[in-house]
Amino acid sequence: MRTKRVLCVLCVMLLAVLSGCGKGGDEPKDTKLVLGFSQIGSESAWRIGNTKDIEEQAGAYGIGLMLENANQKKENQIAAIRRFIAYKVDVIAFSPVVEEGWENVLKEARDAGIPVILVDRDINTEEEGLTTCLIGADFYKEGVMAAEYLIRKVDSLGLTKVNIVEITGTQDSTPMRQRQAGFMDTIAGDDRMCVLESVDGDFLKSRGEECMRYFLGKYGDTIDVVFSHNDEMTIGALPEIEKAGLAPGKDIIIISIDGGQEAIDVLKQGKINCVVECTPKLGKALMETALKLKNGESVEAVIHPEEVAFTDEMDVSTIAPRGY
Ligand code: GYE
Repeated sequence: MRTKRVLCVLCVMLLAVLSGCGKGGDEPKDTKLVLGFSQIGSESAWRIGNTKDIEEQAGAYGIGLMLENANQKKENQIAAIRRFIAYKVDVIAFSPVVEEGWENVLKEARDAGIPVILVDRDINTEEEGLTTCLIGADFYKEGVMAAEYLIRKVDSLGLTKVNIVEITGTQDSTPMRQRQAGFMDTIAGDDRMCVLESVDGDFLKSRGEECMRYFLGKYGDTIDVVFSHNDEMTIGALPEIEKAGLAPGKDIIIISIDGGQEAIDVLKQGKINCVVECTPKLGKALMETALKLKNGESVEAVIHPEEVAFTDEMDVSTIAPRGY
């Protein structure tokens, strides 16, 4: 798979180089758009589904894709963007692993006259306007939806006090910051809600498992709710709860985000109570935006896909296959 991807990237690079090497002025020019995309890594089903969707949509739109996987490292993403600039791609896109630290490389892209699209996550820079637009979920709203579900659940169970533990996504990433903010702002006025502790689970299954073990060791069966920022961490946490002799979905309310197939299957088994959808299918909007930028057209500053929550309040047997 990896070899195939590397080969594919090499072909696109070769194409890009060759297209700049036409000798005579009357030779047909290669007008194919070349898009350089720096992906964060392969940490979750969401991320893998997102990469697959971007590859498929690039193919469908006839766009040459130079895809680089940064293995969760910001330094690798910066190096990839520099390579895209050196190859003179038409458009650069990237999913920033964290919000800070992009100023210099984005100024280099601007100086080279290459427009940059943010995919999935946002950045925080002193200077504005270093990127053209953001295509990604409204993470704040996802946090709000998670909290609204919890409030309804607590109402329906008639609970007077609930102890919440939070397993957060990668520190300083947009989904971590915004999902937390949306959730906390929404429960803030409700004095039944008590957040015991938030721990960084880095969006990884193994960390979800470790965080849950830590929480259970410290708070035992006083935990009423687990709010986990993605499905991987949730799926890592569940066996720990069972090992402690507790039933996830019954003794502890489980709230997750992403809505990948594996989590939906667990929701159907009753071990997760609510999964807020976050769609990885951003490829179509990305290709359309890249084409517009190449043609010098204006683009929307922010594109948020529509998302819903899947919960134990609904007939979960009817949820269609998720595709990631
Ligand atoms: O929720 C998580 C992933 O940035 C929306 O990153 C994305 C998050 C997603 O690895 O599973």
